[in-house]
Amino acid sequence: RVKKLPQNFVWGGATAAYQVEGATQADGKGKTMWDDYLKAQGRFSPDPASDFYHLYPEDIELAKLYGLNAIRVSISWTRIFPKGYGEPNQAGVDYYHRLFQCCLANGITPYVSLHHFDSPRTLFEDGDWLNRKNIDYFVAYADFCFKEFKEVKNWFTINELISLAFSQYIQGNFPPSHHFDVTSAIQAEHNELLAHARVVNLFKDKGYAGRIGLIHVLQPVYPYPQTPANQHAADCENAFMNTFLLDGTFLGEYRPETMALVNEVLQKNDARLKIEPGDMAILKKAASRNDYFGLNYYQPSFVAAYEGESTNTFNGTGEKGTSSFKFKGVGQHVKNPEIPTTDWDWNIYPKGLYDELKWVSATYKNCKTIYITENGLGYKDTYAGVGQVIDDEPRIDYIDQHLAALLQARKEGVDVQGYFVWSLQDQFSWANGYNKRYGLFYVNFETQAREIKKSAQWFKELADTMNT
Ligand code: BGP
Repeated sequence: RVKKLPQNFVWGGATAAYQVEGATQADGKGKTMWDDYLKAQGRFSPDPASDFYHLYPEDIELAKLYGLNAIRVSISWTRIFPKGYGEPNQAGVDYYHRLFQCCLANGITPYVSLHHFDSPRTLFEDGDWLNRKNIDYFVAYADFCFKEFKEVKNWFTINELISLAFSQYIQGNFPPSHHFDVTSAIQAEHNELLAHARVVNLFKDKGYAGRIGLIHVLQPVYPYPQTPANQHAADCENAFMNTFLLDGTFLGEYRPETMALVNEVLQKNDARLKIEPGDMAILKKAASRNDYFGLNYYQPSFVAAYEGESTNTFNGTGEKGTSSFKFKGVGQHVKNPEIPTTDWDWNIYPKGLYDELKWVSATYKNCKTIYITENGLGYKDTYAGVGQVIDDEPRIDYIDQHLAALLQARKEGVDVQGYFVWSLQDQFSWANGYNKRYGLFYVNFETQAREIKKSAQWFKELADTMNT
């Protein structure tokens, strides 16, 4: 087990507005792309989620009590602009002021994302990130937030550009549920990068106080078994999922070797990417202006070459072994028998985090300070009764091993300044619902009571090793 945290380490818990707040119709909030989609699906409701909209003081107090010094939250675009643009909604603005002030009063630094998967419904219906007007609206919303929320000094533009694009247009488990619509996926990736870059440029040009960056989830891709054909499949997937976005973010260009692989994927899927004149100059200007990088890490994929038709099944229930993924001309995901998996078929491989940290810092000189902005274990926690501590030893093991990987990379010179566990408290998972729990704090979704998990106690013990 890890014995000690570095001095002044950022030691936090992560949340996302739509996954914790509930109150989806309160105080003038506009709909997101999720409200009607989840209703029609009928599996679970985003209300009241963890009722963070009302219970944030309790969660922040718990965070403080258990040694956290930071929290990741996101602002829900439609609480501020119910339609995504137009007149701001004062009640929504007031809520975030109360939340940020509560964090600061408790010594918890808020790290705030502007977009965490919850696109306004009006804009979603108009094409979401595929419509370039969306970018203008996002820039205006960001500018409003920078001007308004002076309490916030640490900003992220967009959370996990790839997960949004991939889940919406490839995997089909986020609205609008397209499968292997490769043109839309790559275009959304590019347009989101553009939105990010424009916001960074605005933040710096206007001289706003504080720091800004974005969050990518990195999913290393390993060939399995190791053969030249499988290696090529891994390279293609890596280019499509990781390198394209990192190039765009930190180089402001898509390198020829990256585009060779991406173009191969596009060609095999009859897909196109449209880059408009001026786009690359915007990316270029922003590439050296990110103050930090938020890296989310959960798992690697193991791939073998695959030339058949694309198909996938998504394990959204926690029934082990029910997922499959085969992407024409890219590769198919295979099980590596040496690697343990969660009930949702996610590979548990801490070394992947070490590999990504080393690779990113060696490849992208503009990527300076890194925070691990999400990492954690989805697990079916067993409730032990009111006031009883929940035994989640596997989660402690998971976090401990990933933390050790982080500290190893740090020892070898990678500038990692903090770790946010996903998640602070249990919350709802977009495509899985409420049985996939990640929290340090258990939420009884019947009563909204919070219970302590062993992982929270362990988090506190480690917090106490800081600065000693
Ligand atoms: C990340 C998202 C989070 C969160 C987490 C766990 O991709 O940023 O919002 O949900 O993954 O994923 P899941 O809920 O699918 O298990």
